Amino acid sequence: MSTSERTPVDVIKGVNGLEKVVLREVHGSSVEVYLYGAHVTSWKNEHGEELLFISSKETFKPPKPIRGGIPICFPQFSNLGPLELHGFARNRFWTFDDDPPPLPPDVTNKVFLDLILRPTQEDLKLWPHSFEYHLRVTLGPGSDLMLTSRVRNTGTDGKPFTFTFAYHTYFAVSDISEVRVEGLETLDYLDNCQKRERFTEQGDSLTFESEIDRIYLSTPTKIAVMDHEKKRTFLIRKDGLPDAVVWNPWDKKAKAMVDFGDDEYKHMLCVEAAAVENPITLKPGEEWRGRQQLSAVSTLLDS
Ligand code: TA6
Repeated sequence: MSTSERTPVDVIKGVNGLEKVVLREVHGSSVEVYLYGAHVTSWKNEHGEELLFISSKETFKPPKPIRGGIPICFPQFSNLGPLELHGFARNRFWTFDDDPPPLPPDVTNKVFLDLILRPTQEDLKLWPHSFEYHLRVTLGPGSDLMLTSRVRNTGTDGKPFTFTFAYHTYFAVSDISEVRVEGLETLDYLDNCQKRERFTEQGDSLTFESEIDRIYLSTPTKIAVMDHEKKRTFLIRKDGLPDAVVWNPWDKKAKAMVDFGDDEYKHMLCVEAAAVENPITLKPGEEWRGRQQLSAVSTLLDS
């Protein structure tokens, strides 16, 4: 069955003529996905409120990756290997997937999009492994946004390959100093601000008053990002992605990034469902699945 038979999606021109798809759910929520990077650049709830951060300095000019939204870091997270930072999936042009994996049984009322990435000859020179990467972006009732990645080793050389991965989600927050993250208490983490040394989280929940760049290891499958000023909680549910990266560049690093406003660090927080500490290995014919489901819940009635 082709994608067009399943999901009538409109391809429209985004910034700089880059192609994008907007998925809309009957209750009014929406998601915008650029084919460049299979990059989710917008996620709006039923009231039309934007839930993801995109930098005001973003120029949408390939080959630079898009700053904000949900970059896909594959086949390498960060600089943990020979490839460019965060791998190449986020700055390749993806295509529609005409032969996506079978639909799960509960698809009624859901809007989704299937994209695929296969390596080009140039990519194979950088990373000599044949793969198929199927991505499904689903917008569920209640505005939930689900990203499901399936990576298959399609090599015929009999060789396994290994990769690391992250959904580098930039949540929009009202004021970073009013934000708390729950679900990472007592866990070990690697601190990128301290040469990736290993520490154990001591506090009850995470709050923010300076730069943070940590890889929390083997986390629970549910993490909450609470925005007190907005009276909103983001829930991250993840599957196949044991780790979670937490990043905010704070003022100095923000100033050093050309595609990021000086004060924008106050209005974003990256919490990234990831597989970093134990890279994933696929033998020929094997497939890996990594899924994140994001919900945005109003906490107005709780206050
Ligand atoms: O996920 C956190 C991180 O790896 C940080 O170390 C920081 O560099 C950030 O990602 C942004 O990376 P980028 O390549 O998008 O500038």
